[in-house]
Amino acid sequence: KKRIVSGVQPTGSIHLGNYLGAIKNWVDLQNTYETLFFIVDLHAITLPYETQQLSKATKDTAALYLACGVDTSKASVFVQSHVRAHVELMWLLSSATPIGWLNKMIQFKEKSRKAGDENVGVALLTYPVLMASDILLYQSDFVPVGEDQKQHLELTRELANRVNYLYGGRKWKKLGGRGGAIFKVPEPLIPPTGARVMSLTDGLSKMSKSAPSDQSRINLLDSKDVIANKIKRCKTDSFPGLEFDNPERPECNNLLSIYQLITSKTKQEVVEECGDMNWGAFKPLITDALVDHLHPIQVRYAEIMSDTSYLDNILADGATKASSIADVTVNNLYQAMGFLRR
Ligand code: AQP
Repeated sequence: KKRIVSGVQPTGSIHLGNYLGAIKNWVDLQNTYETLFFIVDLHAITLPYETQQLSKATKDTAALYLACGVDTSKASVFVQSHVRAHVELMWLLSSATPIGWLNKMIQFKEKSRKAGDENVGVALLTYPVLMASDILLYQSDFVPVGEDQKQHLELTRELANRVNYLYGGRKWKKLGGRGGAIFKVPEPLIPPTGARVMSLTDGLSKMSKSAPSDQSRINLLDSKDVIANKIKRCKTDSFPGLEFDNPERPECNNLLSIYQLITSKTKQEVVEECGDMNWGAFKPLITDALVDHLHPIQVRYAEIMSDTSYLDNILADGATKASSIADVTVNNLYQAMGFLRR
């Protein structure tokens, strides 16, 4: 089976964007691929954060993976920091990463501009090297990526080729390495269209954990009343009817797309059902659909959280399985780079 890795940062509440753009797709992917899904807690410290909240957010995120349908009989679920090889490989990779490559990263430029000089640590710059290590450690074939992560995946591919060139090849074979390459060069797996969920208060920015206003997102654990209130107050427009893909109506396109995705209807079915509606009729419809869709997830989440050792055991198992793959990769690279063997 081809292998896929992916993860979400425990930086806040998991929202509909994380779900529709990532976690919901994983539930399908785990049937076809060998999958490893982790909670990327080491990435969550690249910007100032609350130490008291990190472990709770990490557990919540793991529980939500399972509540959304990630099945540990098929997928490995673990916490990134529990597998030490992530950080170890990152250091080795850092030595082969030209600073110029990192300086070009758009996300670094944007995030550092927003955070202000004092809050920009070295880790914000080297974040893509950790992401590369997350992927290359497991010799992944595919990585599901949204638009915003494409550049980082491209860097991962270039880095894999560079390390294969610098330390792989004939020299590596002489040292006893298998074949030529140290790393498999991963391919992007682009999710189906419509998976980019936008903010409820601005249809042109993406729904995000770090947006200051909670009104801008639907969190997977929001209660019925909170969801109803957020939909009631979300940004709309004064055009007649409802339609997809009108550039002048980003909010309308976003809400219809969300409705389509959570009801598993086709675009055509949604157009037929909602095309002639006004906001007053559509808002209760999407509210009910969201509440119905999220309710079973919330019930399962509560069950999982009521037995903490259950989750701890799953995460421990996941880390053991992941480490057994990751350690081979790191040890191979140590060897190829000429380190003295233990
Ligand atoms: N709005 C979104 N629409 C579709 N997919 C989304 N993802 C995030 N937001 C949307 C996908 O969720 C996965 C995990 O993302 P992440 O935790 O690594 O952080 P992010 O992409 O930066 O997402 P956030 O929630 O917006 O976090 P902050 O605010 O901390 O930056 C990824 O697969 C991502 O594509």
